[in-house]
Amino acid sequence: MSHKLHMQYTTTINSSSSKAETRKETQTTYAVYHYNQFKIKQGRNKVIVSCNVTSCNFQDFFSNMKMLTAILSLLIIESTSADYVQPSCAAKSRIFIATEGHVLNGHVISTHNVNLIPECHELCLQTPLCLSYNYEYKSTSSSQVCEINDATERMCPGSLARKQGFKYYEEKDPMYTGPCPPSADDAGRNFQLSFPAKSVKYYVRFDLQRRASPLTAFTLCLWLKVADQDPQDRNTAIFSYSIPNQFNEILSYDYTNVRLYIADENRITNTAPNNDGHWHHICANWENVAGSWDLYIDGAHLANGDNLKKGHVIDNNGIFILGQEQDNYGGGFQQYQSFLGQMSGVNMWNRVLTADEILHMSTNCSYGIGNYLRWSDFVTGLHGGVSMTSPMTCFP
Ligand SMILES: [Ca+2]
Repeated sequence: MSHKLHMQYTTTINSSSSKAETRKETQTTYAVYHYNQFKIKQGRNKVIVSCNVTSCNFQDFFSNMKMLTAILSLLIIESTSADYVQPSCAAKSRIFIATEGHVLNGHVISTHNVNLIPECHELCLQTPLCLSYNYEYKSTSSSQVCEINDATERMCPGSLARKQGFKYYEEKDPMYTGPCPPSADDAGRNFQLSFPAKSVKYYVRFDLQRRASPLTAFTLCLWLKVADQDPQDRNTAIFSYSIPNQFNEILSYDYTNVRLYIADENRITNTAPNNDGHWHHICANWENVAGSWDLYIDGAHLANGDNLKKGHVIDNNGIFILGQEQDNYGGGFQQYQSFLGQMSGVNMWNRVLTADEILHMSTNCSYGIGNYLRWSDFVTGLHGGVSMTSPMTCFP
């Protein structure tokens, strides 16, 4: 690939969506779309998504736009690795390969009508759980069906099915290759977990493995039924998320006085669910602009503050542990910090949910599926004899 070819690449930046130029490149013709912050090159069965020149953050480093264009073109054409960074733009491009006449079955998490295929790509990039998509390309109507999947064929062999007029798009070199999630219906999440004794044996683990982008905000919600009546056992983990260099990246601790940790900095909320042997709903949220945080118990907004790890971004290569507190990456448990009781409906979103949304979820434990971490993600991670029962019985 010559330098000359890179420079041939036209860089007309249009508004939000456009059908733009086509060009010949190693026997493949690509339509190039500048779509919001993304540049989408659409070939017959290959899509390359990268960031639009105008929306990249590193413009300041380059005074010469032509130089920037050449470098970006190089990345677009030659990069095969793909950082899973979205919805903001990543410097590296991501390549999706289509299988014609097929769809992935059983893992559709949302369905949309779109007019152009770039809209489907962008919807995937903006959906934290999207790992692949089914696109209808031969509809007789003007709009096409775009189905967002939470799995890939690689993760769920045998789930690819023939379907005329559709194409199945999967990332060429996916960052995430975790276990096949339960099919996207209620049955996969209608359960609760029991931690039968205070012991480092009992825990539940899910490895995020960069499945979705780093977090600048989140809401974490879960249902809890504490069986521990020993007042000495207050230093108990509720929820623990560690990354390789920070074992307290997110930690919710002590169900007699909930403490919230972000990257090892903590706030004592001076509130807690009643330890009365009943189910309680807890939500914590945080965002990095003001470092603001909130704590809700049973739908009530009981504590909040700001200046907690302002500007911090939560890494996406971490390990979620339920039932234990991590003193190293994925381990370092201590018996006195282990959880005794039941848990259900652990979900996480990549934004701050509203008080109304949280209130609604607190009225029924089957409401709400996280768009970043879902209760069903934990199904494959039970350790030591944590037991699962169905259906959920959590009531406020
Ligand atoms: Ca510890």
